[in-house]
Amino acid sequence: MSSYQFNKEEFKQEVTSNVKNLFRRTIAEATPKQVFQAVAYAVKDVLIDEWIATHKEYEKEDAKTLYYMSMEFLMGRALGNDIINIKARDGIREALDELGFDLNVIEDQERDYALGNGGLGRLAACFLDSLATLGYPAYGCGIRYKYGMFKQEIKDGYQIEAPDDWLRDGNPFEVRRDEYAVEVKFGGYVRTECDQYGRNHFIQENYQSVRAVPYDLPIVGYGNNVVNTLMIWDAEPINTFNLESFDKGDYQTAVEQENLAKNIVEVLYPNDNHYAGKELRLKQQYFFISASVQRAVNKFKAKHDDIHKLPEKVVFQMNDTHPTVAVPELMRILLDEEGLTWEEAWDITTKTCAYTNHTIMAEALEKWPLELFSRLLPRIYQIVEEINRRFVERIRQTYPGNEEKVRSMAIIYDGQVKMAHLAIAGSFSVNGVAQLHTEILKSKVLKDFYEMDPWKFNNKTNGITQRRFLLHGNELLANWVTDKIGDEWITDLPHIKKLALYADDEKCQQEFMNIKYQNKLRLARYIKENNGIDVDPRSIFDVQVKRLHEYKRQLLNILHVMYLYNQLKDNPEMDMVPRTFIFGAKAAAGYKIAKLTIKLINSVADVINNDKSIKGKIKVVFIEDYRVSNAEWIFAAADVSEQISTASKEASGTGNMKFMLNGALTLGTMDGANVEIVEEVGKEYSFIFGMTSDEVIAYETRGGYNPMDIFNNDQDIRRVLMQLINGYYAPNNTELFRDLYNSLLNTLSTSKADTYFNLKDFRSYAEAQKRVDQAYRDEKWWAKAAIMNVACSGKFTSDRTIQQYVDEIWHLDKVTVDMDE
Ligand code: F58
Repeated sequence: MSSYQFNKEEFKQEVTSNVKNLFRRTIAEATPKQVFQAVAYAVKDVLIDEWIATHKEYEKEDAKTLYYMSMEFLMGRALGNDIINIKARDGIREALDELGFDLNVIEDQERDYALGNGGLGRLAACFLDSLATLGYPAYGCGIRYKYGMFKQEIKDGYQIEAPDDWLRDGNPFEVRRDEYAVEVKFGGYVRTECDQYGRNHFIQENYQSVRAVPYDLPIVGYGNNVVNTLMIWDAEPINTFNLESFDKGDYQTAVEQENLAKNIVEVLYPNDNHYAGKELRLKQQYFFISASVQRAVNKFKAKHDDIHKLPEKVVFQMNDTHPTVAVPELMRILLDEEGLTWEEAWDITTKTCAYTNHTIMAEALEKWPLELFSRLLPRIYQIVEEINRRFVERIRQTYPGNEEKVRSMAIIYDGQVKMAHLAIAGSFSVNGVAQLHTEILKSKVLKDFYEMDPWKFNNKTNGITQRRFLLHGNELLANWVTDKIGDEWITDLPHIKKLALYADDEKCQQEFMNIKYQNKLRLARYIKENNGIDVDPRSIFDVQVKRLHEYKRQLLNILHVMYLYNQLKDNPEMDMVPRTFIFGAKAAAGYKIAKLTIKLINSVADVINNDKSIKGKIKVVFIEDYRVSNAEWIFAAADVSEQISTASKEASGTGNMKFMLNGALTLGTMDGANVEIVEEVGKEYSFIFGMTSDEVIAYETRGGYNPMDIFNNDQDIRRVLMQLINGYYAPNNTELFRDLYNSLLNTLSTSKADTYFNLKDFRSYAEAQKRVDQAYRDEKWWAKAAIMNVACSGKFTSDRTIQQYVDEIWHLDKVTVDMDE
């Protein structure tokens, strides 16, 4: 297969002429930002031919196509990744050098595409990378939010949210596809008309609608000429200022439609693992799903006459329940527009839709009030009612006389539409995202559904793309690995196992530790520039970066830092390896306890970092605005990966895998994919602590535990807790951290105290931390353990995950794209 041949002189010329045409400047006068734009357009020029060729090939092969439907795609930056995948990074770096620019600086001009919150959105982005690299026909379907995830600023230790106007300078990579615009209808009512054959027709009237316009973004496969598409939908008013309505006195409707269009795509909801139940959110869901399903069906019909064959050519994967209206929307199209019977339509729908679950936490499960759902989506609601009626009938047939089953499984119950139940009923596949998580789904959370349809349930352990998180994020280590074992790992990560041969080799250990040191220096410079804090690159970099949530237990981490600091204060000569505790996390804007935790981390940092008496043995750093682009540097620099969620709560985790790939050792609970990480690398090269998920669940069924027992009996813990309310870290406001104290020790109600078992796991955590300190002193052992982590990370590539989805759920065929034809 011939692939793109980079031509340096042509590239330089194109960049120079882009600068001229876009900005009326010579290359010598151009700012780095302008050069970024010029380079991006030059790269797009290369991609576009492959993009066209890829879709020609899909057409020719009439390939079955995946539509990966997701409210979120947390893409990060495109340029650096794309030039790696077209194998032009070195060439472009040289070209830019010769033009007087540094590639790193140019890459740094691009804004992150922050169209996602956290793990779920980033998973979708990794999946797109793997789909393109493996050569599978796939679209990502999402929303072109005007404002992505907010930018986080830390002022006086508090999180401040600033809007992320990511499209301000335009996006050079996107292509607006006006020709594929479709209409999406909301509200109004449904009129039923009976035709001469006695068939009912359902006509939505008096509705408001918007025009959905897709923007395509290229998703570049690694070295294979494949360019797939992420299509994100923008909303526009159907007719901008409709004079006709104006004349009819329908001014109000015209204004409302204009506002609807503006509001729908305005902003990404910044909640992680929490469901907010906002009307606008349901509008967003139906908006992008209706548009995507219409587009998929139209595309199918352009080539095929028999709609019954849809499942042979199309599969919809629903990333959590947010896209679940795809089930009734596809039913609507098949019933109302294609004229199929219910049975035919249901058969097609349930062979086309599949659902991935990402959480067992009750507060994250979507339930829409009937009033809202039926008002906003009247025809869709009728269909959901009928789905529910038939589903309940089936439950009653399967379990005669057992109304408890109806209560727990019905789609409509208690005045609510339960989206997970709808997703399961409408799908041929339901998967969890790590072994432990899937087992908990089958045995607890979705037990009844599993018992009725066990064949639907399966596990797909998450993965990450090594192309972004090693090849791009950690060039030094990537080159070292390639040097040792060749470059097959780039597209076949299990090959990295060969590194194990070098784990005992002292020279290799030194090389490895030296690379880690270089990466720590790079991060230390970033921290100095952004936080003004000096950190010692020889200290242990102990990192917890992820969304801020109580179940992820950043609080446990900082409580332990407080405890360690107390020990040092009591005994300044205490023998410990200097440690830098690094945090990075955004809290949902309305999540008070989470925001207060950020404040606590920063307050503790202020006290400890400025206390000369401890001789810099502990430093605490909160990295502002944690996002994909700075994450790549952080993973590269980490020694210790904090994965300390309350067992059973973290469905999988994916940060854990990125750290492992970069040679950090996991300090974690037996939760989510940590279990499988430990299975691969061995307990001896990880630091495992805490209650098991069975223990946690057992306590929960008994209504929790009483943290007061611990408070009363453990002096060290009591001292730390008292420091939350005696002004130790907030001299001017002793009440500042009262809510955190209460969340751990609510004396009024034990059932609400320490629901995430921070105190219960504290001792075991502190003891594991001690083991980290001891282990780090043996540099050879540490180097070996770190290399073993890299070597054993093969399972956690998203290439493996995607191949399993393809083999067991999607059944797609690989396509090859040859640029010679
Ligand atoms: C995450 N979920 C899981 N949800 O928490 C994590 O364990 C898993 O590794 C990851 O999915 C990928 O499977 C998650 O990120 C969200 O952010 C939702 C956003 C929309 C509102 C509800 C939460």
